[in-house]
Amino acid sequence: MKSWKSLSTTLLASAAIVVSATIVSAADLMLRASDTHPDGYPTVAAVVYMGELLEERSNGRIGIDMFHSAQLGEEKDTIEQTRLGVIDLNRVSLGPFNNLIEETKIPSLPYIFRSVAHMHTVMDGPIGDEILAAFEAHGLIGLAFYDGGSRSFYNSVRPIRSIEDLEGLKFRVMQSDLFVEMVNSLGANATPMPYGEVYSSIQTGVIDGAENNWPSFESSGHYEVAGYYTLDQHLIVPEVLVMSSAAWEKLSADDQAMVRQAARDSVPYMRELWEAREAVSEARVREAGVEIITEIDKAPFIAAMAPVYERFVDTDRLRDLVARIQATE
Ligand code: GTR
Repeated sequence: MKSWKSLSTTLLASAAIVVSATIVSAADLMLRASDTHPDGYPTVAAVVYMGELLEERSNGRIGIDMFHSAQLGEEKDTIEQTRLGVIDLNRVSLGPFNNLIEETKIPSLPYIFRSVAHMHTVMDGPIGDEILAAFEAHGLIGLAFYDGGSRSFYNSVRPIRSIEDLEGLKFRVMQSDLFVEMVNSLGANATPMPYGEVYSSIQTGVIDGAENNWPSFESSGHYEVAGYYTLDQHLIVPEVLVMSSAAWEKLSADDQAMVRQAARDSVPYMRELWEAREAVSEARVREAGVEIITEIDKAPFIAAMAPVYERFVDTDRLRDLVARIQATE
């Protein structure tokens, strides 16, 4: 019969095996990834999936550590940290890049895309590649575009049935001058602020509302404090997955290609999750009793955007991008 001493030695040894097994199963290189959304949100799940692809394809050498729920900070700050190499991978909207990378303004223009399908055709093609390439001059590698559905206004004051109903209301926008001008041109007042401050700002009346897609409106809980949602669909802003150039340069050419491919391969998965999540979020918001205004004449909204295009589409290169997007079937 084994003595207690040898039994406990055996137990300790097996515990050590378990511990070392855990360490071995984590990849040698874990890329730190940031996302503002909660665990399980389509963008978060897609980057986690990309990490699984990488671990498999690199035989466990490269993986992804996902920091969701803005654990590493709000988008504008995480963009800076990614440029500095503190964060390796970042999934962000194109909006917070607008003031930094001029090409990102173009897919962020209100009503530039006729539909989500139009956005996919453009961003999956040469125009999308050009916009991804524009990140390189700013310490970032553009890896892939994700979906952000279409964004519409919600507020706590009244149902918006026409452009006149927006008059005087205060809306939060992402931190981008373009979106400030967009809201002001519609006769409302824009307040740029980080995503994480929106809930309490609506609740306390600092702002009247904000604008976003179904999954964000729902997962952020904003629908609990903003009971009117008008589907004017003024923006179809793609989201982007970027890597820090500092982290990129540490990879071999083969590993760079592997990372790029894994990012690309996560896109169809993301789109599938997105579609499903949009339906779930819409159902939850409707069930909560939010008044949804679907019948809205978009023509006056589109007409009001002329000054935004005039001010922000301000170089030949940008005018060319707009023309090519509009000409894309
Ligand atoms: C969401 C988007 C986030 C963030 C957020 C916001 O739709 O996925 O990346 O941009 O909107 O409004 O700040």
